[in-house]
Amino acid sequence: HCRTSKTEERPRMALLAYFLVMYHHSAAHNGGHAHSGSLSSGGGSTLLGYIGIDTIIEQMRKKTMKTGFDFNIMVVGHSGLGKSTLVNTLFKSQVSRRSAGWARDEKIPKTIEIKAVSHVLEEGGVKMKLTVVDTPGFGDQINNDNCWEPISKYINEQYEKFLKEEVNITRKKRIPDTRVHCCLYFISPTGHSLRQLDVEFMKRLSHSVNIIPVIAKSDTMTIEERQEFKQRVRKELEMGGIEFYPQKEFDEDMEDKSDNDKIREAMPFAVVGSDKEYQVNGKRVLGRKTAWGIVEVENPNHCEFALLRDFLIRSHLQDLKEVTHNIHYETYRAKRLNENGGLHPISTNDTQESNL
Ligand SMILES: Nc1nc2c(ncn2[C@@H]2O[C@H](COP(=O)(O)OP(=O)(O)OP(=O)(O)O)[C@@H](O)[C@H]2O)c(=O)[nH]1
Ligand SMILES: [Mg+2]
Repeated sequence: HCRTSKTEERPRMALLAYFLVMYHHSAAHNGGHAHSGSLSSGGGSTLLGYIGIDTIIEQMRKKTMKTGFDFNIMVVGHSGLGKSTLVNTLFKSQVSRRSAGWARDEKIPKTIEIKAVSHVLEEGGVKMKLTVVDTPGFGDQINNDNCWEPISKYINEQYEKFLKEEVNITRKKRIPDTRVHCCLYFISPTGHSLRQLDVEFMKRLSHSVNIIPVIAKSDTMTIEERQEFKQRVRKELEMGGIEFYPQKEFDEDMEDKSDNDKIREAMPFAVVGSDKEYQVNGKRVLGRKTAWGIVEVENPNHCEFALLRDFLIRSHLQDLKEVTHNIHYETYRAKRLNENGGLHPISTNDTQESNL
């Protein structure tokens, strides 16, 4: 029954289309008032009902391709856990073996200051400015109290910069985003408990930045040790009340929750870093050469680096940015605007004045 009524409608639609063409034709001759959109927009029966809301996706895609976007990752943890190495691994695996400018073979020096390295990566016409903020490892000093302070300061400075741009009378069309979208926290592969400092750092910073804990140098553990240690760390984080990304409270719906539950159960990712390339089965791979073989960084059977990268870039990049903007930055902003009318820059003069 249904089918016949549709076929009956078809000649009518054809007639209507014919009239529209004629109208468009004559309108074009008379100075053209007809919108060509009304003709080309709908196919068949939706000719008059189609508004074109779905084209917004295409419009957004075009805009994003034109402007590109920023994504900023920070690495933090004890000295010597391979943070700087992982920064290089991320870039190399991302920039991939496509570009030739990576032949440097020097040893990575110890990091002594907070340093941001950026590269513009382009894929499928979309540009991403990936910035990785490398930090000096802590735990070297005799007194390690407050070693999170410079890191916390850096994170807040980026929020402050963004806030200043936002409250300017003449705002930039697009504010450059240097805010840290995620902080990879390196856990030492001890096989024992988390260190006091690890707990302290994550506790303090988890409300101002997305923390993603990772187990460093996981090639130093056996498969069983790794599984056990991961479980233990998860338990300790839970007992310590430490919220890491993706935070349960920000799951948006059931689908989100079930996806993120799987990820939370697989965390902290056990990673291996390297910026050296080796030939394995005729392919060049990033790896670590040992006396008993090559640990391939991007091989999911060897470690979870690829999982981490896919999680950061392929599945949660947009969400990391949104949580940073809507939750962490918002918290900072509200706090700043509540202080002394808010918009004055933090300066040393303020404290002197208030002492008078
Ligand atoms: N076994 C193993 N060694 C690693 C790994 N990643 C880095 N290393 C080695 O660990 C040493 C320290 O690496 P870095 O990347 O300089 O460590 P870092 O965390 O940046 O150190 P600081 O700058 O002092 O904080 C180097 O000799 C690296 O080759 C890894 O995944 N596994
Ligand atoms: Mg370093």
